[in-house]
Amino acid sequence: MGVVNVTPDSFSDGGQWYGADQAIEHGLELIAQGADIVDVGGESTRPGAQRIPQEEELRRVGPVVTELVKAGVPVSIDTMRAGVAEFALYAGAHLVNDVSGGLADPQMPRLVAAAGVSYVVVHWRGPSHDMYSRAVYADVVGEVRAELTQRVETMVAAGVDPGRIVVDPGIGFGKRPEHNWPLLASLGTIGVLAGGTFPVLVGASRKRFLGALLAGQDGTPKPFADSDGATVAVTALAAAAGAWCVRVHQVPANADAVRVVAAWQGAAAPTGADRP
Ligand code: PMM
Repeated sequence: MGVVNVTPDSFSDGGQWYGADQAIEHGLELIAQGADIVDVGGESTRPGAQRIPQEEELRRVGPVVTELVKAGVPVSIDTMRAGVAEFALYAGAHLVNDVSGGLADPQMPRLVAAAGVSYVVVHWRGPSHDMYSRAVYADVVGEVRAELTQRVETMVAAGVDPGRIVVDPGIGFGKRPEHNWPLLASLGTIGVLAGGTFPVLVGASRKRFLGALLAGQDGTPKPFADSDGATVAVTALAAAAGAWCVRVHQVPANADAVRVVAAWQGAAAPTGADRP
């Protein structure tokens, strides 16, 4: 999944694709580079970000979603608002990617159920403006799994087809670096919840915890653009752990990493078959 943030203030690419024409061109470029889906978002969720009005979000993403769909691109709409999701689905988007897991807008479950589309339930504890105040966990993997279970059950109770649900541990959302790593290390099982096994999406690309990991000796975090190699490493490990999708800003090297894992796993002998 390639990212098109149509925002002036997203963490790693704020302002770069803020104009509709640049955003559309970038979406087409991501597909040409090997992305299967383009995730279009109009509202920054960087730590500290304030909400924007729905009209502004629609103004940003509307033409981008419409034109990418017209060009045959599978589009995911990255929004916490049912009104924005509804517009995008009407325009032909395939997937709703809701970083609030349905918590920010009570209309979201019903909309997704009625539309019969795929829905990404992201683990989230509250808005970005004070997300770190909620980054308190005794057992981060257990708590994220329990809270995702609750969200999935709520969506299913509202009529969403469980077969259309994708889960996401919400890397960086109300989580400090020490919380992100155990979640990544548990990717192989994080989707096993609520009596089912759900596909898993991972959004670690260029996030701050990677810059923190790669900090210099004086503790200065690496700038996000210098953490693309670390993102590719996460992609390879996530794919090897069975993730369904990775959400990334730079597609080529990540698409290559996914291909390497597929070839590697495709060549592995079935368990026991190579033994007498
Ligand atoms: N992260 C961001 C935005 N949307 N969607 C999903 N499903 N998972 C994520 O981790 C996620 C997301 C924030 O990333 P950006 O502003 O750096 O693009």
